[in-house]
Order: sequence, then structure tokens, then C-alpha cells
Amino acid sequence: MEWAMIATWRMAIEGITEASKLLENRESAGNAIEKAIKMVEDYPYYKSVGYGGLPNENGIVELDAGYMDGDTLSIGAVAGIRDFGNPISIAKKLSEERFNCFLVGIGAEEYAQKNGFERKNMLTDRAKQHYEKRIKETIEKGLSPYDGHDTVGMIALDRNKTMVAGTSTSGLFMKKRGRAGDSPVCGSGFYVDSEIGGATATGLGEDLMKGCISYEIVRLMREGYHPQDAADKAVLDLNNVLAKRRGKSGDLSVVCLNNKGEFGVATNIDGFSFSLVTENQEPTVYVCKNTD
Ligand code: SD4
Repeated sequence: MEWAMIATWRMAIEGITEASKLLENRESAGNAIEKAIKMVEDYPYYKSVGYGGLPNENGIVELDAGYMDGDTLSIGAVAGIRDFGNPISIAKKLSEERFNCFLVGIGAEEYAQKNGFERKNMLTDRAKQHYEKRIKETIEKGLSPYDGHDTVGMIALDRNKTMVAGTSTSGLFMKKRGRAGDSPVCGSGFYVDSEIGGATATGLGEDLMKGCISYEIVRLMREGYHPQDAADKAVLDLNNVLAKRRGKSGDLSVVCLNNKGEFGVATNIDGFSFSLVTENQEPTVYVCKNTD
């Protein structure tokens, strides 16, 4: 397979459709990832990523993003960044830094400002309404404030055999100020090595991080596992360990791709969708079976 791209959730389909044209035209996996994730970030109706993302418990949108180049193993990431339109582009820029490549909060905002990134109010009226409704429900019906959170995570393989991974999310709805999940954390939310393959995760960051799940999948692929077997094993093992030691696991869902363009997907929830495009296959959304 010359090129391929896989992503978490249905929300990625428009982005990977556009980005696939870049890969077809020999552009880099890095540009494809940035293009595709920016489209998700810019779309106001995806309520867990970028513009329109759901706010923290103070009603403020704080965003996380990560980027990794599988050739150089360079990583860039931001966590808890406010008022910038495209965290993925800031993470990509940070991946060029030798030092200080993972910045949080004000530090990330200063870096973005200095590097000319667009400032933008990321809280939409719709997200504000969701927030107000959730506060009411939490008080009146005793519902968990933390339901509803999805991350877009993607891996791309280009014609030069370079692989890149990226993530972007508003994290856990109603999270504490300053809370960072797995998505900007290399090894948990994403990992990629062009000599092997890459993986990315979505679900409850607090639990995904306990298994460094993206790194674990790449490690299994290095050992010779097919991506599907690596994904199944990583999700099942972590799910079972957490169930045994803590009574229950949070949501764990992953997608992965190796450098031959073979992919894997696994989840411990019902209804996890993913988006896939390859040299030989039109962009398509699938729903993954619960492996729990
Ligand atoms: C987080 N893993 O911040 C993200 C949220 C997510 O499906 O992906 N939810 O914990």
C-alpha cells in the first residue's frame, strides 16, 4: 500500500477525504494530518474538538493536541490552551523544537502568539447551551458531568513511507481547569514510528494513560503482531487489568496502522466509529465491534 490514513470517529471523514487528495498527490503525511485535523477543529458542530468544543467546569474551552513525526520521532504538543483556533498546527510547529516541545496553558498561548497563530474565541453559543444544560442535569438528575467526550486522532502513511500521528480534543466535558488527558501525551494518546507503524486513542484519558496504550500497540507491532491483533490485545489487556484492579475500566478505543498500510481497530464500548481511506479504497466510515 502506497498511502493510507485512519482516524477515530465519523467526525474525521470530511478531513481525511480532503487530506487523501494530498497523499495521492505525493504530499507529506504531516501536511495531510494537519489539513484533516484542522477541518475537524474548524467545524463548529463537533462538540469535542476545536471550535465548538465543550468547556471545562468554569465554562472555558481548554484544548489539547499532539503531533508526532514517525521518521525523526519528533513530538509537539499543547495542553489546556485557550483562545487559539488550531491547536494541531501549534503542536506541529512545536515538533520542530529541540527543547520545550510540550507546552501547557499560558506558555502554549505565548508561543502561539509569538509564532503568529490566529487568536479566536473558541466557545460557541451551542457549546455554552450544552454546558448550561449539563450543569442543570448534574444538579437535578444526579447525572455524571463527565459523559460526552471524543478525540480526533489520526495516523497517515505517505508515498515516501513517512508516518505521522496527530490528535486534537477539548478533553473531558466539565473537566477541572488545567486537566490534561491522554491526547497530548506521547505514548498514550498517540505514537508513531515510520519503521513500524502508529496508533492513537480515544476514550477516558485517565485510564488510557494507565496503559500507555498507543506506545503499547506500536511495541506489539514491532514484535510482529498484525495491527488488528495488536489493537485487540492492547485494549483487552488494559480493560482486564483495570477491571481486576479497580473494578471497572473507562472507555478505551484505538485505531492503528502499520507501514504497509494494514490497519487495526479495537474498543471496549459499543458504537465506536472510525474513518479510513487508502490508495485502493474510497473514504469510508465503519463501526467497530466491542472487543470487551
Ligand atoms: C481525554 N481521551 O481528554 C480524551 C477524550 C476522548 O473520547 O477521547 N474521549 O481524556
